Amino acid sequence: MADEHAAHDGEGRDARFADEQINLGPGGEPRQVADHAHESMTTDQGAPIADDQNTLKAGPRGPSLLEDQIFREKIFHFDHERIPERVVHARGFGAHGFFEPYESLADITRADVFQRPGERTPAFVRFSTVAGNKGSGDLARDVRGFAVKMYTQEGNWDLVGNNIPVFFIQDAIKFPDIIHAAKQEPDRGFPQAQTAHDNFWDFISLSPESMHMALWIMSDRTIPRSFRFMEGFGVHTFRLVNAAGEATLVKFHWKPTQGLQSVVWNEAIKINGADPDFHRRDLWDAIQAGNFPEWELGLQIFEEDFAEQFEFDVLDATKLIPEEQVPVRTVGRLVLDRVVDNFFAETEQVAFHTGNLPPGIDVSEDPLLQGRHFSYLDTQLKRLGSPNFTHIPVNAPQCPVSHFQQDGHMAMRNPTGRVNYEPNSWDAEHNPRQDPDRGFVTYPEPVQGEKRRARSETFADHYSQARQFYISQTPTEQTHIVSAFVFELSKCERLSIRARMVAHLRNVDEGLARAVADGLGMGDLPPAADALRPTRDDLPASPALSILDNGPASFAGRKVGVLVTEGVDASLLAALRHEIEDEGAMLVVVAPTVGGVVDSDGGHVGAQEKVDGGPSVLFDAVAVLPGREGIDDLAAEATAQDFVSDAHAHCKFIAYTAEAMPLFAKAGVTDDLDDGYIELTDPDAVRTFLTACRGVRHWDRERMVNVT
Ligand code: HDE
Repeated sequence: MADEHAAHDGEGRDARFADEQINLGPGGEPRQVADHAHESMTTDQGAPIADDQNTLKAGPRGPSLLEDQIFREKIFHFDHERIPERVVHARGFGAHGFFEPYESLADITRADVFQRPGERTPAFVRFSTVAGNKGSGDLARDVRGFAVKMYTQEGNWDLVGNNIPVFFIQDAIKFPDIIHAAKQEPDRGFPQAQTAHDNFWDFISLSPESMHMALWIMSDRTIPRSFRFMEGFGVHTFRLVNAAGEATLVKFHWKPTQGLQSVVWNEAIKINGADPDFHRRDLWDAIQAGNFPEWELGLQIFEEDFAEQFEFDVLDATKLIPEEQVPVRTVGRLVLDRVVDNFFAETEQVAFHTGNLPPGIDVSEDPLLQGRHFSYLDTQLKRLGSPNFTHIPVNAPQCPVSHFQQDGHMAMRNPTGRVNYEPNSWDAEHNPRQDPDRGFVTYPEPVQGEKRRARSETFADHYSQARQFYISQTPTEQTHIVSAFVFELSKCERLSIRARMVAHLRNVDEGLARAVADGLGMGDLPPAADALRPTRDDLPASPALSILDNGPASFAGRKVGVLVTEGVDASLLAALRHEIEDEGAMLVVVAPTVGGVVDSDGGHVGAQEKVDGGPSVLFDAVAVLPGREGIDDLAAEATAQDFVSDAHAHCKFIAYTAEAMPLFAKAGVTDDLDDGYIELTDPDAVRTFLTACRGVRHWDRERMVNVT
């Protein structure tokens, strides 16, 4: 007790512990004094705490005392801080916003969210990778989750989608297998957050139904530039049901108004090292800067008769419906305009479920979706530990909730009164009844058949859409797909797995199979895999499936890294800043020290990054504007050379001044100053640079640099 009081009355009363000075106690520990500038720290029970630096001991050098209820409570809470991470989609990042319909869709759905044009429904979105653990890097080659929760006036609607419109498997019973195969191998606990290993490709190569998805995951879709530049898809066929009970079939799409953009693989690997939080930081920064990301909700609406004559089964989640066959009708927009207040409370505790459906939206019989319906509730109980997870604010509906469910761990919404069952004859304040008029009515799809474990024969074509996807890519994108297969399969130690994959690729496209085999140094091609259905080569290319054909209209929302040294041309830098900001993009100054530099006019230029902390992989385009004074030191710096050689290899647009040439020489790019290099000779050239940047990358260079 004596020691506790000593701490409380300690020296240095006027020091402000939190901001300015550290006031030391007798053992050299930081000490705090009561200054009334801050609220008092308390225990979880509300008792004020006098000393948060020292445990209770029998004398300053004596053993700690069991009696210390303050320490016990603090450590107890700390020990239980973690909840189980998601078994899939563990690494994610969420933000708040709203959904706003453009028009009333009352003719096709009674869902409240689609009734009144312009009315905003609050939304929460969580983006994620699938395979990596919670602490893994953002730039893993992986599918991205795109889960949207809309707090509608008739209950929460969760559209738990991905950034790829198809999936690996057709039946939910295979989900544990694909996920086990993709995640770290069980004996060694690695590799994590990557599919470049034997188990994954062993499973895929033994699962022909995965071939369409295999093409998608080897495309640049799995290395998005950021969440803001990717599409989202509901994947499955759903139903919309109107007030008359009539249903239409629907597939959901999210289209980013920022346009599509991905990085290249070599860049992704380096971003993971330079900034493993690249995607979360990007979303956080964009929202904090008021540059709110936006997606349009698109519907592919079709009737049963289309489903009947379509080449594939609309219940098969390994197939998509080309937009050229059923156009996407944009019906509203989703805007993310608020970051979370607390990552754990919101992003970690948010609980999505395909079964969170308001009246007017219903499922189809897709066997993958049906399995998901079971899984999500189960997983919430495991993770959040109580059926009362809807009492947590991020999961709580923002409309009236009234039922007779009660009690359980951590119950926060506890009704008052005597009645807790139905039917009852009490005249009570809380006494809800079922509501046949407003309530959710399952669409009465007629169903019949034998009870069997079976796969429909209409699911049997595994290669035709894989081929259609491949031929829909630009040559640059096709090259990236080849390189990705070569990279991943090169990591497989078992040769038979590589061969089995190439055998499948022969059913997709012979040229693809040959190129991958060459990349693997394979020699003769293995025979093509047995196929239940021959690959159709009459399906036309679908330009909607290409990223590069759907790139941005402007450079808005992108970042330009500007490498400067002492003596940087002040007016040129000002002109560049002006044009970049005019375009809606952001300029980041990278300098030899983060203290910044002095420009040609003697002014101070602040820097956001030191050269080694701001490599060019973090930017969409770069400018190299050294002054005469600083260039020699800069040219000698390996990280500055990497800045240039990486920007070159990743086909970025590079603005420069003549002073940059010694650095370019050291970086080995002087012989290749192609059209992607723009010398800033005057302000007009600055505009030319920004206009070029709208193309995002100078892909023509890729043939020369051969880094994909
Ligand atoms: Fe999920 N999935 N999934 N999934 N899924 C989960 O739920 C599951 C599937 C998707 O940001 C889990 O809360 C099964 C397809 C997203 O919190 C779990 C099957 C698609 C997220 C689960 C699938 C998804 C999840 C793990 C096959 C795209 C993250 C933690 C039948 C349309 C949501 C959790 C978030 C999360 C099960 C397949 C998307 C275990 C059984 C297909 C975006 O319940």
